[in-house]
Amino acid sequence: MPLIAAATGKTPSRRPVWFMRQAGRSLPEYRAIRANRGMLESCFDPALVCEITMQPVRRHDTDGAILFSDIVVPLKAAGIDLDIVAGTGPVIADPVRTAADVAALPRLERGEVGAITAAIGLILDELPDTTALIGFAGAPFTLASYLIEGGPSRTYQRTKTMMLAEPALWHELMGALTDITIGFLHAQLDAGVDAVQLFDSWAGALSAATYETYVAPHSARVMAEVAGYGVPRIHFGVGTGELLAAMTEVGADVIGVDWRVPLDVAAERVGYGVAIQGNLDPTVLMAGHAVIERELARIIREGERAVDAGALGHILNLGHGVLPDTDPEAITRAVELIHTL
Ligand code: 1CP
Repeated sequence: MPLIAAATGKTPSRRPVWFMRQAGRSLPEYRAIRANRGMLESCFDPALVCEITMQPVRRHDTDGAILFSDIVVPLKAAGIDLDIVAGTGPVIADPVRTAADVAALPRLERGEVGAITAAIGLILDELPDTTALIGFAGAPFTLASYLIEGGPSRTYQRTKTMMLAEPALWHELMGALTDITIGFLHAQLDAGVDAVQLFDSWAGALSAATYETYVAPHSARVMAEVAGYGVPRIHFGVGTGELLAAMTEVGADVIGVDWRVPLDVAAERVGYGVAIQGNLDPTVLMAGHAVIERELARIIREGERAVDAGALGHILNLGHGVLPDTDPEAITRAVELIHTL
């Protein structure tokens, strides 16, 4: 598998690429299959999860398949009342803000994610041997931000206030979410995923010092608990240029980089010794073939420079998710280009 080779310091047979949010609204076949089904309902339907996970692999020939799911799926499975609202994202019925709320958080039992592990079995039967299946979970901080805010946020006001004003409560909440994240990843790893990505999408809202104190110990526990499987652990967040070293130190084998930091600079910031993933700006895919070709050539050059200087490998990806308005043809051509350049 080229993706696993690049993640582990071996020479891949071709330059590996996948795209965050490659399964989703940019694909007409996704919109068609989701037309009459809610997002969460879809995430608990094994045949549908398999089909949606396979769609971008069939269409674009990516080297990675990302399990079709969502970071709030294990919270829902554990019994937290929430929904994923079209055009908004996760919405929590009763936000978690007090000591009583934190104490009442449920644990995740293995059987509650049986639909997801069943889906993984179906996907592994269909996926080409050379394509890596990537499982994932939300990191405790990013999950906490949804639970505390009640939904998406720009400022993370309540989240950061709890962290700073009530650190004991904060750590208790983070501990409970860490347990859920570990349980969700263990289930996926036991079902056979080839790599896992921990999405701390919104950690970039924090300073490095705040991240170290309030977040890193919990994410480190997640990474340590899944290390024994020997599969690559990818760690990613948006706007995390100042956190790359800390996010690597918690125990990542691959560090995800958004478009703000060149890959060779990112590799230097983390002190080499791990693989790097990224970092095309998703909007480049909308800017026409000449721009896509120029930007991919630059990223490949910077990736090669990073590897020459001591990074273990480079997995091509976007700096964040595919935007829904992206022309799928542009994605297919980008993959062709990445495989031939
Ligand atoms: O109806 C729909 O199609 C809803 C859109 C959608 C989709 C397709 C959501 C709602 N989630 C997903 C799938 C999803 N979510 C995947 C698998 C698909 C793939 O990558 O190909 C993954 C990996 C996620 C993970 C996820 N969910 C993250 C981490 C990745 C990231 O984007 O940083 C986050 C932050 C979420 C929360 C979420 N779920 C959905 C939305 C719109 C959001 C973001 C809301 C916000 O801005 O806070």
